[in-house]
Amino acid sequence: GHRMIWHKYPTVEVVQEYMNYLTRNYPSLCKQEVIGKSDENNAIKMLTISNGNPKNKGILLVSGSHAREWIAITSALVILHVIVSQFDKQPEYVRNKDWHVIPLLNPDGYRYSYIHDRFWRKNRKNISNTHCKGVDINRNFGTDWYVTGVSEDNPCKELYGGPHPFSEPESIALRITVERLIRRRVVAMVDFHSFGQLILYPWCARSYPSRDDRVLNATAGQMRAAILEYKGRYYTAGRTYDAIYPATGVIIDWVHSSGIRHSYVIEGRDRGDHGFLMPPAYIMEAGQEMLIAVTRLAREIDKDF
Ligand code: 0X9
Ligand code: ZN
Repeated sequence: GHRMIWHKYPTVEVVQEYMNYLTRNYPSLCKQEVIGKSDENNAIKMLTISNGNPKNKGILLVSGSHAREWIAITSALVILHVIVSQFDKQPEYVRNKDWHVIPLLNPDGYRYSYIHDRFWRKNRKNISNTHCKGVDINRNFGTDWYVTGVSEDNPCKELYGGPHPFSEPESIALRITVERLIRRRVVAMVDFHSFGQLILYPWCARSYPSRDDRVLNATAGQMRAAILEYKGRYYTAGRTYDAIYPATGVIIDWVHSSGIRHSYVIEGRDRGDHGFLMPPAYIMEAGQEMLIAVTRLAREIDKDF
């Protein structure tokens, strides 16, 4: 069996073991692949849930680009757990999707946050000519990389975007995977973060709306409504540039411009009471809330294609 991971935040090893466990125990539903290796040579894994129908559309879920946002990582694991273990109870619009889930995009950073510095955000890359380490994976993508001057070009800063776009193995792993998944009918992606209770969509670096603004706004609003109906918790939906702050080289902007028009960041619980230090007692309910959101997304994307 697998260790209980719902009462304590899992280590990198437990995340990997849990993905192995699901793959072993639900072989007709789950496939696992290593999509790349981190800078420190940890496997970056993706688990795909599918009933095998070649007509299925796909949804890509990513979490853990930011090391300290632990509740985002466990939310992806809870989603995997529920969809896999209760697959037959899911509505048709969940069962007819291929779910591609990358729970831990930045294993090096997460391990460092777990062991040494709880508030570490970036990966752990060595940068030449400085003792400072790490690149912000969510500033390292190729769309509007470092254009507005809001990323930082100083490796000692938290928002350091790297020496050039896609300089990091974690970013390259996701880029290659997204390019491959587009050919496998993936039409939506959600990048989980914490915290703030926000549902955000592109652009992050441009002040004007995306061409898909109307459908993105409507769908983000649907996810917001689904969470509110579920247990009365308020999320705010909006275009990223207005809703929080501009950011460059962001994963969802690159994914959106690459052709996956439904691209969202969800900043999960809470609004700052616990912040990054969400107690593990909330792992399950915070994850359920994210499942509600992506379930609604699965319903909505059947409408507009
Ligand atoms: O800044 C980020 O990378 C994300 N927020 S976090 O607090 N989790 O670091 C948000 C990314 C979405 N885009 C913008 N911030 N504009
Ligand atoms: Zn984040």
